[in-house]
Amino acid sequence: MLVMLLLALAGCPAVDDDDSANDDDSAAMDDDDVTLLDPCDYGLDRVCADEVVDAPGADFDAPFLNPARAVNGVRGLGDDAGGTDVFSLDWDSGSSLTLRWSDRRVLNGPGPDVVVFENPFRAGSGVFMDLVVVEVSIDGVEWMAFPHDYVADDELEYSSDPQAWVGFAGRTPVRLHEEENPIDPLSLEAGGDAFDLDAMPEDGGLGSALRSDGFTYLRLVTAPARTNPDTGEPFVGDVISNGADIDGVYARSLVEAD
Ligand SMILES: [Ca+2]
Ligand SMILES: [Ca+2]
Ligand SMILES: [Ca+2]
Repeated sequence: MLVMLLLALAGCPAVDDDDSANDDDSAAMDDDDVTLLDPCDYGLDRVCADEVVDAPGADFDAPFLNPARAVNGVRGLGDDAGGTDVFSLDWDSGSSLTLRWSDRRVLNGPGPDVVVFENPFRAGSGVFMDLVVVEVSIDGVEWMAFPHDYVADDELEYSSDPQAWVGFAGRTPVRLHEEENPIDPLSLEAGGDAFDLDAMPEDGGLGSALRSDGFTYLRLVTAPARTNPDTGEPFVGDVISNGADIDGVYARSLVEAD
């Protein structure tokens, strides 16, 4: 069960219901049906997740365990350093974070629909990563992960090569910084890891519904808290990692929730 944990959010203002409302209930995807609602207040043409729905590891007295940092905008430090404006997951009780875009639904628009910003950085010949499984839901009950596959030769050994972690978040360093480098969050230059609802299966069930209608809830799960189906064991992690660090999540096409 989801515990509603509504936060007062500095930096991600609530949507003004009287502004930019989309009165068309049609889920069809053409430009007339998609209205970009208010972005986070950084002059950007995109929208960050602004509501924490569930954060089992939250501790508001500990800087990196305050989930508000995952909904306050993104402050990456570039290719060679991990940002600190983050909410840190661990591998046990606090291994996930559930977010949403208040009063809105994320649609399957053209191209990538959502970008997850963790805080990986280049280290030696690889990247220091805390990998993340990205799951979405329409109702907060039934979930589907974006397809992901660890493809190292030995999947019981950790690889710091981002290419080995297909479909995970937490692979790409973050250059977007709301104040110092306010570029389009869905551009390649921003960094982060993009996901497209077109990757979901046309299965006649939830996958098809996500493709056609989009999603409301997004859950980020630190990878070692999930089982690798290829090994039957938890996904492996870097020996000095203890979980993922979520800076923020942006989406491109949203409508008001039903
Ligand atoms: Ca899409
Ligand atoms: Ca990290
Ligand atoms: Ca942040």
